[in-house]
Amino acid sequence: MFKKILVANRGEIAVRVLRACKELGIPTVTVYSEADRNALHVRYGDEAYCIGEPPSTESYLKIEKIVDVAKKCGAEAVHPGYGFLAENTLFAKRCEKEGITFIGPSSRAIKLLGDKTVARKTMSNAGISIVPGTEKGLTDEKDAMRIGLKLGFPLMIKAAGGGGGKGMRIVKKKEELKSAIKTAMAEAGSAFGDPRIYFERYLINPRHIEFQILADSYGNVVHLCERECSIQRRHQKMIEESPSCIMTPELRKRMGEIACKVVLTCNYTNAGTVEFLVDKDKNFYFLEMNTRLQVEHPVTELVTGVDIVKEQIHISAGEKLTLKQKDVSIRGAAIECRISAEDPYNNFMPSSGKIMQLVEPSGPGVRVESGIFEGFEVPILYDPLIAKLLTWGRDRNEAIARMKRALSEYRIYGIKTTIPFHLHVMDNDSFISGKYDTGFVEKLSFERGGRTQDEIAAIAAVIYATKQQKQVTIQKRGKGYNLWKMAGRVGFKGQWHT
Ligand code: MV4
Repeated sequence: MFKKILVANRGEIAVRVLRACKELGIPTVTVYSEADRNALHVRYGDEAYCIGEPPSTESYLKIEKIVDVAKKCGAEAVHPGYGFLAENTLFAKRCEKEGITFIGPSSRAIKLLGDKTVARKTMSNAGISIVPGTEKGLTDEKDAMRIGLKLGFPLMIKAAGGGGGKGMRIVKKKEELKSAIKTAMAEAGSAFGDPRIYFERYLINPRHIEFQILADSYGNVVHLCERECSIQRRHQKMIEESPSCIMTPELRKRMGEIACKVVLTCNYTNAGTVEFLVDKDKNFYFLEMNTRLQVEHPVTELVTGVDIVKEQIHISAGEKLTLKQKDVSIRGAAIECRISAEDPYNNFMPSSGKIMQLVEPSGPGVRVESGIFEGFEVPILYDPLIAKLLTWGRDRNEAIARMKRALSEYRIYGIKTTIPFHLHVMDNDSFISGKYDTGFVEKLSFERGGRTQDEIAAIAAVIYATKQQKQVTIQKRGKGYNLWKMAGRVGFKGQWHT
């Protein structure tokens, strides 16, 4: 097993990986930018190294810096988390070259599955149903026009080097096609350094269902069942759950087998996620494969009991999967709400600032994966995800009831967060009924309710000032006083508790 692991990430996912290492008794190294000097993950690691200025391009994306720290501190492996360098072929290659284990798939697998046209062709050749459309990457506008008109409308234009919705656009009628092709090629070129686009028939409001996979280096593959990820806003997942409401044991078996076939076809190893679109007749189509640990992995951990991060580390250390498919089953139901520093009342505008007050929910069936603490300065520079709130219940109704309870306990004063949005969804009939699809968020009418954000900010400031004052009062009076006597409820008008 590794003698030391470097976690090349920040925020909640860095804390998550550090916890798995701690439980395995593996010393850890963290890296941080100047903006994260006081961040939670830095406090969790056994060693911490500053790798640069706040911008990601000057820190968390600096391949050479991170490899240099890994070599200097003797880290035998690097866990990339998600985002940043997690699906960066060059980084994986660089680690391989230095003899540092990249905790994830091989650079070859990342490259193959990172090109969405190659992934589609590979699956199609293996007899796996893909979303109907073109397989070849297109760079010639005239060629693309001819092919698009032949395919018919509505169609989806996607970028070969994209993924996760990046560079994606819907074309509803032929009059829109020419300009859409031109813009898509230009955007793909600038965003991914690869102007190639491809077409897919647009599936109207499908469901987005993904299967979690674990594969070792000896050809053993298991799936850990599905996650429903249809609640997305601008291709950013917001709420995920398992099991999916449309799943039947038979469909789960068929989709799980196909997911495993995808993995075997690409000689994929480690944790990965096979994404499908499922139409209203329950036909399912391979969409893409994510070659990283995903944000929503704890949903699967809650219903299967598998620690996916520990499995990643064991697989990367060359161990065989101990898990067999017959051992995998879903117990109960789990839901994840992504808590982001965004203002849901103001078009989800990013919100930064100091966490004035933080009260995290707990109790039966509640799991908080957090990267923040009271007093932490949430930077504007990075992904707005600051925490994930998950609940598990014996069934979906209990998981929803617990999520409502936990969300109502959650206090994050000082910044705006998506908590009100999630509370709204947990009360929404189509969500509660499970009858929703990828069109859910755009159909949702979500207005301001209750206190305004400014009112809440004012309350937070008063709470913070009061707490500060209390600290000062106690310190002043602390001399010569028994602090236990002072530990009564501050502001209590009667006698101090003695
Ligand atoms: C699609 C689709 C319908 N038809 N492709 C791909 C990346 C993921 N974030 C969204 N993706 C989709 N690809 C075809 N051919 C529907 C989605 C989709 C989606 C689209 C628009 C708005 C929200 C969505 C949520 C999940 C999936």
